Amino acid sequence: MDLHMNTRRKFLQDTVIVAGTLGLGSRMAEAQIMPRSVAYLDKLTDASGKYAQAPLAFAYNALEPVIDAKTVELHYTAHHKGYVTNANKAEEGLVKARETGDYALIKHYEKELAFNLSGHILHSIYWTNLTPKSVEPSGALLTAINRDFGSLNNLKAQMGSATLAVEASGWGVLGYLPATGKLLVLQCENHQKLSVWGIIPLLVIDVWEHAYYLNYQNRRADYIANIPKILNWENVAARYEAAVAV
Ligand code: MN3
Repeated sequence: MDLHMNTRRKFLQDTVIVAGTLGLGSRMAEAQIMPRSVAYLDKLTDASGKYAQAPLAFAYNALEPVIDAKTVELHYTAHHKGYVTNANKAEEGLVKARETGDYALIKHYEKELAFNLSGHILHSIYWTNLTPKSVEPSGALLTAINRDFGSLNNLKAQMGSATLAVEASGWGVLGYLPATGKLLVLQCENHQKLSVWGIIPLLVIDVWEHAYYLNYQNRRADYIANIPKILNWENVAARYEAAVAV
């Protein structure tokens, strides 16, 4: 597990170094790219500026028995990685289109970018929302939950129901909308549909079948019922605190 943490830390540090090589002066670049919560601003690119996955903070088997090791491994190394690869391809296609002035495939590349980059963003959050050691929410996050949902139980019931009812492949999302100062529960189809402009996702639950298929098969409800056992509410709280500071 230490190895995973160290690799993850290295990835985050490399990204900071990129900020320092942009010619802005490292202090200014860091201030612009990482205004507040360094730990919970998701890093989506590597040192070369390409989209890349941050290493997991836990071993593949760390979420058992809620999610089995093979599902986590396939999810991270095949599914999430595929979105990263295809987001890079979409950007390369757009670079070529600009260079050649040929926009015949513009709809294709724009759709590919929205789908795959959104997939990369949501998975990057999802992995940090999970932990072998779940702790219930407290502090400012709990206060906001009580204010906007009435109680933690209300939030859990709405989030669970919304996530279960996602049509086909998608996500349940708890987000914060700075424009209203409120928390919202949303459904998301695929990775990019049914969102609200400006929302900052805090907690995302993947209900694509690839997130649970080996153990749960078609039983999405069982997977959703077990997910609270591995939710990292400390991560959600840190995301909330960073979001309200925006
Ligand atoms: Mn997934």
